[in-house]
Amino acid sequence: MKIFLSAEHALHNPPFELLDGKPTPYFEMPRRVEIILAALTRAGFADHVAAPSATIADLAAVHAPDYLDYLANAHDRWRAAGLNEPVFPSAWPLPGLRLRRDCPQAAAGSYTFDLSAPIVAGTFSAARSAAGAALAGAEALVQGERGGYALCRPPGHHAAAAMAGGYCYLNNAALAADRLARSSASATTTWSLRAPAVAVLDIDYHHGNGTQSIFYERSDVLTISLHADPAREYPYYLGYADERGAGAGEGYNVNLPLPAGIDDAGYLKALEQALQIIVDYGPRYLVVAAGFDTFAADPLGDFALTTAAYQAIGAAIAQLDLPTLFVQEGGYAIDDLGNNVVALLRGWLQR
Ligand code: SP5
Ligand code: ZN
Repeated sequence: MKIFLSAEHALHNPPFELLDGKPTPYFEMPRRVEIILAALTRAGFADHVAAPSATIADLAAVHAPDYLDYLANAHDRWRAAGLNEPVFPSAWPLPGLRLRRDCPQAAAGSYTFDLSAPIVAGTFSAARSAAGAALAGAEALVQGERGGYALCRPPGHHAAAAMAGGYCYLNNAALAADRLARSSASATTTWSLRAPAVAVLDIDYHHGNGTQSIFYERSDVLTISLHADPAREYPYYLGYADERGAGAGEGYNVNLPLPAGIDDAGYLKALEQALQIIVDYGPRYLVVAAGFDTFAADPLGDFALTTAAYQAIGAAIAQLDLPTLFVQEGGYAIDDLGNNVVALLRGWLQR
């Protein structure tokens, strides 16, 4: 299995975030990648590909041009205005306020929905590098690879078309899914003129609000997310079971909110439900938004999964028998993160 790397991820290294009102050292740190990479290498995953960074044209497939302009220039404009490092919003255009983006502070509030996505000098370069890894992984599946793992950092599933948040700036999994959905049907099957259907299965602890919103009105990409119930957990404002898609996308978004403390057996049962929905949908490709903050020791989560669960999750996903791209999302229990990634990929490979 090829491992697609975000070569420039370390350029993104914010000093802190504000978590539930508390200034906290940034959980989403470069060390996450080093630990995952070391574990993969130890486990014999040696086929590493340094993917080129995504271009603005690549990103425009799922992101708004004005948002990309913001990400590209926010840091320079912030510094030029004499503001402090890093870029952080301090006011948001909630309903009843004027929507304006014509000064650096108003732009930050308009394009960032929380206090976990600061912008430092290298943020956009790192994010384009992560997106490039996901796109290279998608391209490899189109070329006939059965599986791949994109070691994306920063992660992506909270980023919407024009919104950063939750450590995410560009939606890596959505870019990959969109690329797969738009891939020429002729690459492998000359008999089909239909665009290939794609399923995105999000197993991060948090709801993948960005991915959901990007595909909410599309039927060619099924989005399905297992996550902590947003009634008690971030991202609070999306991720409920009654969000089923809209317009042409009605019925093509599925949310499975889960209770605190859920263990391996409970989780795997919910996963079976998700996998059956994917079978019924019948996609040509699968993208797994793979977060590991479901792990018992994760500092942000309240699930109780063990390392063995990730192997079982990988094996269950393998039963779908689909070309599959794993895209790295969250996971902050640093000491176990590498082993958990290896367990998931091994489980899938030993299908
Ligand atoms: C990609 C990803 O996993 N992003 C996660 C962003 C989570 N932001 C969390 C905010 C709420 C945290 N409350 C946790 C309390 C733990 N003691
Ligand atoms: Zn998460």
